[in-house]
Amino acid sequence: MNPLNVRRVFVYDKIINWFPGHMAKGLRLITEKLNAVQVVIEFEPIAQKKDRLIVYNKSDLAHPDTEAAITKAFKEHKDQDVVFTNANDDVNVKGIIKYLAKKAKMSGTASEKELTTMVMVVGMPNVGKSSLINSLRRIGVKKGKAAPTGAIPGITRTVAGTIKVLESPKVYLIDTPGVMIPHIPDPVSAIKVALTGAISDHLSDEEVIADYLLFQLNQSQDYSYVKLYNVKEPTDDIKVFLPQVAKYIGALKKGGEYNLPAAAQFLIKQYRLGKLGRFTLDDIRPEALEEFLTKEVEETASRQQQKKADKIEERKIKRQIQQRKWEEREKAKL
Ligand SMILES: Nc1nc2c(ncn2[C@@H]2O[C@H](COP(=O)(O)OP(=O)(O)OP(=O)(O)O)[C@@H](O)[C@H]2O)c(=O)[nH]1
Ligand SMILES: [Mg+2]
Repeated sequence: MNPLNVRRVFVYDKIINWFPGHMAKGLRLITEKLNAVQVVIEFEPIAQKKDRLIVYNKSDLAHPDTEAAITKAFKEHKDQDVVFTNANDDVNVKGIIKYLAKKAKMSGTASEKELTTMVMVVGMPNVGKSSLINSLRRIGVKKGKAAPTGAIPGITRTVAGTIKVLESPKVYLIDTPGVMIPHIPDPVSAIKVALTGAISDHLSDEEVIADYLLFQLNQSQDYSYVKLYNVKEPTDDIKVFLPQVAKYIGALKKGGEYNLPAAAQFLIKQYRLGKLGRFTLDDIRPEALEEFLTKEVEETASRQQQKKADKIEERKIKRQIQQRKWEEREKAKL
């Protein structure tokens, strides 16, 4: 394929809103229960003041350079524990157990047997939170699956009970429903998130997600799809690509027409299973990571400042109400 024919940017402008009831309630319960936990295992930054361990799960699907790049950026930018896991194969799970045991021992003066540490697991839908909990339980207390898991987002519906993952010191995990910001302002970012499987596919149209996947494959000059699906030649045109994939998998409609949505679904699924290779959709060049982490620190600071200002304002209003009430009482006395 002539590199000049490859798209430089992916054009898409539909805004996706996905904030179902269980997610809003989940976010509320997470905030409420945050006070009762000592550690938060995060798949994205939520809790700024707790001890937190950031987990990059599904590392088996990420580009092999990702781990080194992100670890380095976190080390240089801020003192934050980060771990890369594959929950399905218990990769690096022992490391998390050790981390939790250490945190548990540090959290009190009681004997190891009496200590109880609560850990909340939070993050976007479908990132593998429940799978990681099961994996920690498998390794930590040699017990079977306790949290339901599944390949579509929205499997965990509520903040349920606690799950023991370590006996001594006692460590319990709290599973939570995957949550997202109510609306992703940049439509292309939303498609990226959809490709990972964090948003229900039908909300953003499978053929658009497949098109974004083709765009990403061509951007990384990975043309393995040509051989995999018996495609004539590399292409950047989804209208040319999808029919060839439909032909390859035998996806036909009643009249013999190619079933393009079925071909798109197949492709997306193959990608999520890692059959097309290992990809990291975010920019992991040092300068991009630096910019991302700086923004996160600034946003946290401004959120904290805003909270402070809100509290001051709240106290001011309360004082005004009390003053008015006092004045009314004094007036009534006269
Ligand atoms: N390849 C790969 N797949 C994983 C990994 N961890 C989980 N999965 C798969 O990802 C899917 C989602 O896993 P869950 O554990 O249900 O994800 P979750 O974050 O609890 O999702 P919600 O409850 O919907 O928020 C399942 O099909 C898992 O088998 C991993 O490390 N690697
Ligand atoms: Mg879950």
